[in-house]
Amino acid sequence: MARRIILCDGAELARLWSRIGAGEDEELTWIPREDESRARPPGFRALQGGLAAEAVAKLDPKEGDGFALVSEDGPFVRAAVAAVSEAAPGSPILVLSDRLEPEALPDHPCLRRAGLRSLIRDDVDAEFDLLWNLRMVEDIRELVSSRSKLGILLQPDPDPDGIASGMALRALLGRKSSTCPLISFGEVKRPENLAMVQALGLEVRTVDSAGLDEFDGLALLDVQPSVFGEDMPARVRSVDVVIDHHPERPGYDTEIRDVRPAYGATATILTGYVRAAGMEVRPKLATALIYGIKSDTQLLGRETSRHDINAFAYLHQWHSPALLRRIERPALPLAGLQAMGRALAATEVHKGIHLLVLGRVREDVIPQVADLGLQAEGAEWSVAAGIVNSDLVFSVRNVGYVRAAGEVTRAVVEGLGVGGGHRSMAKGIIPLKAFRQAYGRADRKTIGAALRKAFAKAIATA
Ligand SMILES: [Mn+2]
Repeated sequence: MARRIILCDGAELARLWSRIGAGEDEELTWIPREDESRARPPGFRALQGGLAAEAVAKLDPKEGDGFALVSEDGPFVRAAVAAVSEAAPGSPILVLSDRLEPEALPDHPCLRRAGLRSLIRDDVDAEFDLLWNLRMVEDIRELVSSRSKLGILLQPDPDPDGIASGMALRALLGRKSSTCPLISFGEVKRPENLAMVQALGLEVRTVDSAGLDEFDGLALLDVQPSVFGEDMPARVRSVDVVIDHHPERPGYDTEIRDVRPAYGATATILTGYVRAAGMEVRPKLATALIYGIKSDTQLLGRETSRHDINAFAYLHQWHSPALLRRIERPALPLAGLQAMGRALAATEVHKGIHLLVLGRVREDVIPQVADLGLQAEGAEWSVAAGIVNSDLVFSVRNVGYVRAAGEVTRAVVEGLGVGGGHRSMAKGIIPLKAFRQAYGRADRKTIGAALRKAFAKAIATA
């Protein structure tokens, strides 16, 4: 078995090492410093003859063994590297030092430096983060334990981040949907969000402000009461719990507040809770939280913090790839695929814009075609449009380094309909009636020409 040969500079560092606990494959040696007692640290043997190649050779290093040099002293490390290089040429060396600058290290083809204390320090910091999370969980549990019906209020048209966070809070409280339902002032509308709710077997109840009366407790997730503005129901002005990652917005009271604007998703905060509470993470919950983080950070791209990446990595071991695929790639109706085929038959990229007009389709086909359209050679923008009920609906995607999709889409729909979105994704809706008034007719050709012109103009206008 390959060994790790540890060379500690003095008793203090050697004792620290033995307290942390030595691995079975570790050969522990130390070199006493002049100014300290020669009492042998537990498990260590002195390197006989001091820091010389002959002394290292007595350890009988074999090919495959690695060395760790533990020291804060430049001359010690340089002498040790020289001795190891001579006695065991080619052996990799790990220098554990918190104070030595990288420049103080000798040249060596296979050497890494890390801080011994800072390695422990990082773990201590991470543990304290978890401890604060556990404090939050315990405070929330205590506060709501006496509430017979706790509503978990999400934003109108709840998104995956909010829905996943709601699931996690309910699981943390050990409650069922009857005493702790997910509620919202608006229904889940976006097709991809509906796909998530269906795949997870969840229900998000739509309530109006009078409907809030049945709840003796309210927790707001991924939203703060002030978002409702003028329409804020009085009941929401003072709530029990607010957990959110949007910037802090004053104008409400809450018993417990956990707002972390540096985080990319509320699901990341809840993942910290779940982890701190030592709760078993079922595949459904892990998948929901992963999807919440992915969708709010656009696949760990936009506005992602190290917390989001840590949470993602933590959840990954328990999530269900099959379930995640079902949510992310919901089944396309055959009629939708046929409509896509007809649109693709006449495909062209003009001024970087790839536009596909599908005709009448199920709404969830449109964003998926827009995703695909961005892969066309030369496309910086992808627009997929279709007719859903009495509206022209279109999804917009871009490569990310161009103007914000949300801004461009708002400019396109101005005066005709509604639209908006993020940097690289957006959606617009124009009632067919308004479209006909503006362009005379609403056949595929007219829609294609009108959107192409409107997008070209909006993208060109800085
Ligand atoms: Mn969010």
